[in-house]
Amino acid sequence: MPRETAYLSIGSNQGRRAQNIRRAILRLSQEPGTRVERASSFYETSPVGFRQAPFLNAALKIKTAYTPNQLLKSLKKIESALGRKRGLRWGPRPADLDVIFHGRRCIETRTLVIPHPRFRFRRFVLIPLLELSPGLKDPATGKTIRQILRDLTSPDQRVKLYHPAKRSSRRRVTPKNL
Ligand code: PH2
Ligand code: MG
Ligand code: MG
Repeated sequence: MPRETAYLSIGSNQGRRAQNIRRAILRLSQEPGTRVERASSFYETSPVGFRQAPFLNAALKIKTAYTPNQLLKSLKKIESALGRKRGLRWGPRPADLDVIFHGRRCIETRTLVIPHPRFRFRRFVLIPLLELSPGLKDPATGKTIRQILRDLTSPDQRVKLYHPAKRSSRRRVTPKNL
């Protein structure tokens, strides 16, 4: 089975966000044609585009025997299984899975553009990717993730490491942390 390395971006801003992302990763790892190699930390990010709830974002490195279109199809299936309704473009969603890279392919069809057409402007994609592979090269421009981030001028896009709250049953309320 020929295997390509692919990089994905995951986002969630509806429901239990961290759980949605973990479930998406689990489902992806159960796909016959994909193996999840590494997942980045989760990041809390401000919405890019229009005003909506803040996102959790992460990046994945996978190996896949799927073609870009087969991979896209399996990602859509996982998004639906996690409760995503198709509707408003860029609207709130329990899970969004995007292909950023598929090997070193550059593809532009009506339904699929790889590398992802907007990733170079999105800190919520670049910072999780930086964590996985700072020296990874964008096949379209030859620039590394580190270089793309350095050249990006959008300090308003907030991306902060996410620390899940401790389970409330375990949190002890003391006068100091009230
Ligand atoms: N996804 C979008 C639109 N805006 N903003 C953040 N912070 N994270 C996302 O994943 C995101 C977004 C469309 O897919
Ligand atoms: Mg997206
Ligand atoms: Mg998408």
